[in-house]
Amino acid sequence: MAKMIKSPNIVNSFNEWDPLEEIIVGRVDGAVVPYLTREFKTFAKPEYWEFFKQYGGKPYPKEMLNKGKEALDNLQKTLEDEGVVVKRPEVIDFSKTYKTLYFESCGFNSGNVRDCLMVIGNEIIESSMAYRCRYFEFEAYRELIKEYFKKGAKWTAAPKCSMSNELYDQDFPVDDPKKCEELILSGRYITTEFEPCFDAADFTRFGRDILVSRSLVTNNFGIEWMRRHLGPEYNIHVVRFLDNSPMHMDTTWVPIGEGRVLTCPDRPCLDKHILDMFIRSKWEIITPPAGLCPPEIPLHLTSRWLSMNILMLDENRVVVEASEEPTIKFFKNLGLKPITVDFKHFFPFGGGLHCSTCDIRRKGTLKSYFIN
Ligand code: DAV
Repeated sequence: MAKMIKSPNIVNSFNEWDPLEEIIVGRVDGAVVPYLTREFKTFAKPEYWEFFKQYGGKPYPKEMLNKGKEALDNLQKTLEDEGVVVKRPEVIDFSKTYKTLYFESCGFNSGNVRDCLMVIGNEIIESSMAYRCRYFEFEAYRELIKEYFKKGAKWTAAPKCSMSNELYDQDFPVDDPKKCEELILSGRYITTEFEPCFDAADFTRFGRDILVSRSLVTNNFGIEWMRRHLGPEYNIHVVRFLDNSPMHMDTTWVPIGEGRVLTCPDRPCLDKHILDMFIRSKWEIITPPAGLCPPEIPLHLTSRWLSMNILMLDENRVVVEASEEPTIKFFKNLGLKPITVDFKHFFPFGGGLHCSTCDIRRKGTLKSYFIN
């Protein structure tokens, strides 16, 4: 093995707001439109199902792809201009069909790093993703992770899902979006408890306290895996929001520094004990303005609340999409410095500024921010 220069702090991040030093920014090179499988139907917006039927298994239309790439390159440049080291994943050809013991699929993209990887302290954890089109997404990050490991980071891959039929509720009414929403609100999801599954973006890090939600892709089994894996140093709080399509916490409950969290007005927190924990610990719970998202951008997979899917460079600088003027003004009024980036053309690939990144190193240590 190559000579290892170990620095345990090459990977170091405990929350969403300590000063950012190094980050991974995703890629859409090689991106493929997923097939509209049963589980993907509960994620893709019904008004765009036709798009997935037309392009499923094929590369994204060239113009969309080029604009998506440009958006990610814009983000890289903006972050580098702010003094952050940016790493990018390998290019993967997601159009290749793969076959496991249980299913056959093609891939998706490696744009949404935040779903696939989680950094807790000096450990990189690969998620146990729940969609068949995302089975091999981790491959895009392996070269980077090997390098971080050689430099001293811890590296864990959560138990990989079989993604056999048992992981998906075969009676879930995927063709009836209204019924799906009702079931979800009653606590039933397309993913079962057959095996642990989770996307890293369903977890939000507040130092020793980590919030997590049951979502379309994170089940209770996956949450329990994480709780035992991290052990007694961390408190994992399961939190519920009023959300008929829960998919990641980073457009719902978003910390912007010690003592301040954004709450999405369309998806209020339903757990009084969690709200009490924030209030008792003197956190301000702030409602941001609605996202605009220019109408020409097709939001295949997400809501307009990507406006609050922001990236904190520290407690003062916040990276925001350049067209989201109300949000930019809102941050200025809070005394923050918005760093704007033309990023909207990445939105169709499933995420915003937070989704498309994974912080590798922030200057800071493990702390408690709550009176539990
Ligand atoms: O608001 O539709 C998008 C978050 C994806 N990481 C939403 C959730």
